[in-house]
Amino acid sequence: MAYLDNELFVIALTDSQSLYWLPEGPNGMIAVIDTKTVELKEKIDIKIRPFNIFAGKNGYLYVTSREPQKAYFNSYSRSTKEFMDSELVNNECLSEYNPTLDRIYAIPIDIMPIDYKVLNVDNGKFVSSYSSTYYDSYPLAEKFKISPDGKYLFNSSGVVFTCNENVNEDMKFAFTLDKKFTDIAFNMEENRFYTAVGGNQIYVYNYEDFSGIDTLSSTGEILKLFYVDGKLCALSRSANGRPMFEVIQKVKIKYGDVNKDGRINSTDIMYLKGYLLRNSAFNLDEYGLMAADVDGNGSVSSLDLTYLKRYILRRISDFPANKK
Ligand SMILES: [Ca+2]
Ligand SMILES: [Ca+2]
Repeated sequence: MAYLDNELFVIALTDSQSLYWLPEGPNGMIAVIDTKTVELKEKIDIKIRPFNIFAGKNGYLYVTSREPQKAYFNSYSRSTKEFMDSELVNNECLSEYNPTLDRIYAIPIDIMPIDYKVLNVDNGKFVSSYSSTYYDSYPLAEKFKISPDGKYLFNSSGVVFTCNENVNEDMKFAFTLDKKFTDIAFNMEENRFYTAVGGNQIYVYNYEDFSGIDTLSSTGEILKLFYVDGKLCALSRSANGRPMFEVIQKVKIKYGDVNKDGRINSTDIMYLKGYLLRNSAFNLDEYGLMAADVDGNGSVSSLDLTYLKRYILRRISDFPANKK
């Protein structure tokens, strides 16, 4: 799927029975959907089995196919619906379009990925291509994303490369993140990016120097991560397997408010005591457990109860967890 100027481009197969590529097609199409009315506006027939689509500069669409041991890259004009050009790569590939450099980066997925294929485009024409240098020293995974400013390519193995107009400066090693990721989202306004690192964990990084800033968590297991309208969102899967759409927010813990009613009082002592005595009526949820750890040592114990009692008796004015 690709988006440009209120149009959504969706690729589809038109001859689903055929398992193999037929040179005489057409066996695929681009459905142009008006995002305002959510109606099908037009169809563009394409003679490849579509796998990926990108909306490039000046209204040109680039579609890739995935066949055994090869990938076709075709281009079409959005306005005239005409076929423009085609390029063949002798590997099945996953690709991404770099909007700043008007270039497609592709990684082979039918062999151990060791390099990127780079295809320069210009108004729908494939003008030049080259392979990046051998990345023997860096682990590469199939999935990758290009930052919205087109400056970096983030491989899901955690290795980050530069993207540069100049071939000799292109695909240079830039950084290795502390953990591999399953998806990545960018917040360019605040110079941050977020990686889903497995399960419900999200790492927050500074985009300027790639330093780690924070960790966040979602409720479900993350399938996809997005940053839209100033919010970090995730498409995730709940414990019972249902898909969910979540807005990820940093939960501000009010230490001592074990029952989450906004106040810190004797009721919280009752809840914490009940929990420590394993009374099933006082089962604490995830938030309750975090709020009960008032000394901030990572676990809930009788020591936390002592702190909570002293706080309520005004012997202490703050919890150690708030000072961390
Ligand atoms: Ca409370
Ligand atoms: Ca504790």
